Amino acid sequence: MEDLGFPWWLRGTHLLNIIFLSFLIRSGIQILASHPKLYWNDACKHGSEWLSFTTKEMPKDKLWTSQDEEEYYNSVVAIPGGDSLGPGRQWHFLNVIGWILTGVVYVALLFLDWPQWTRLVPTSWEVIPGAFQNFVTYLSFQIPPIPPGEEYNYLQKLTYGAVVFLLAPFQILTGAAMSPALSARYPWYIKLFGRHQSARSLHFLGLVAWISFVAIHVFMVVVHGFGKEMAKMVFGTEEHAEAAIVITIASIVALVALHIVTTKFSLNYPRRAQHALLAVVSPVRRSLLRRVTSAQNYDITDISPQPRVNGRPPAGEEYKRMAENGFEEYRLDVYGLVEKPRSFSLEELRTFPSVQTQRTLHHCIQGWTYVAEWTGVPLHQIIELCEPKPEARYLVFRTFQNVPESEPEPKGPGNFYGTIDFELMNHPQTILAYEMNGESLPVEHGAPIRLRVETQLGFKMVKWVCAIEVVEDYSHIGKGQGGWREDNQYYGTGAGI
Ligand SMILES: Nc1nc2c(c(=O)[nH]1)N[C@H]1C(S)=C(S)[C@@H](COP(=O)(O)O)O[C@H]1N2
Ligand SMILES: [Mo]
Repeated sequence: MEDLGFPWWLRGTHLLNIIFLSFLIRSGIQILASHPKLYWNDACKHGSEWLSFTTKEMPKDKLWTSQDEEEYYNSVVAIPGGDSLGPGRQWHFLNVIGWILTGVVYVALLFLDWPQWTRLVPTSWEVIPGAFQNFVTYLSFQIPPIPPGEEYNYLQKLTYGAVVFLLAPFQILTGAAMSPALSARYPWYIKLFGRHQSARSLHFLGLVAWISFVAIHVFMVVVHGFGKEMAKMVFGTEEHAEAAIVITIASIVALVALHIVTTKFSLNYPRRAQHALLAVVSPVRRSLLRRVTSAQNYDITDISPQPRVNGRPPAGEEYKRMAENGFEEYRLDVYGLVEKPRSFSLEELRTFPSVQTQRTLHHCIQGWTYVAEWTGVPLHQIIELCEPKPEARYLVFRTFQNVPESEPEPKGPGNFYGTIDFELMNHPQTILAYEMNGESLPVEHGAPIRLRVETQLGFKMVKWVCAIEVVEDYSHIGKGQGGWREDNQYYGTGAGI
């Protein structure tokens, strides 16, 4: 049989894979840090986690929020490190795109460059006892032989095959299952993995599998003979081992330098990094999820007890007084690019001709979830009453919550706000909710009115809404990024993943 060797495309994609995987691992750790707890249940009740990477205790006697549970990891393990969930996610998605494209090219060539696929796919049952035999050989501190016509011994073949054809797709599928837009549109999909939190836990176990594979793989390369093995990956043959070692070391130095430069850039110029990363990530996300609308209807028995809170209620006098009077003086003002600006009382909203109730899964960007029932008015009906002008494109949700006034450790100035475009406004499950689980919206969850946009992450669902401004463009509002968290925490404004 002809030697399969180490063709150029295999060596090239292997190099790209190292770059993308190293960024995926660090950015994955960054994302985990923002909610360092793992669950098998979607309610994520405090204390029900099966694994936790934090020792922080939450106070028993006063309101705490999911932001208080966050951990800040060092830039050595996380990119970019510290309090950088937004950028960490953008690094993750950028590298997901590169890594998947690399994988597609690799697998395509594995089959196009016939019969290269046989290097990974076993063609006889003999491989299984053979792999076991190889394992025993390794345990006796010897290197198993490579069978004729093969590039790897049987254990290597099975391991590499499993990494390429099982672990990589598993990581992609469990990752996709965490998208709020996908799970809103196809609730059956996340059930394949149990539910959202089991997909998240499995994605984490996949990370552990990757790190273990990389560690063992590198160790075995050294055991097999570093120079000889690296020569295969650099030159495609076993010759020129010394030159291969020099090139490998130089490449490792270059990879470390790339990590340092990108990390520093991301920390020092967060706004530029946000724009640069999103310039790649957003068009891909949009093209995949643009038309996705929510069709969720969880069962009443799925409703989560004690859902988490993020964001503390407004601390201003005006709001407190209103809350004490059952929001009798509350007005929702709709203004801006509309023919008929309006002001609605809570009573008017509650007695609006159309009422909508939906039981949905709330996804916080940090990673926790809960199921709740929301009742309210379809948003587009309110806006249509006000007759938006033709140039109107976005809705800006203004709130009573002055962040530095209500948060002990505010991450930015001014009042919380958020924007959505008209497309999201028109989605069937986009409502202004005034009830949660059959009762008036509690103060911590946004009383008297909050937005629900069920294909999006939680941070888009503005609580304590006092007004809706209809605009053509949001660049003059706040810091111009489309929302308070986008402005101050560098989140992307599209939140379907
Ligand atoms: N006004 C305001 N709305 C907000 C926030 C906030 O801090 N202030 N946090 C958002 C985030 S990040 C999430 S996850 C949800 C949390 O909703 P809940 O507290 O009702 O669970 O509210 C969103 N709406
Ligand atoms: Mo959130």
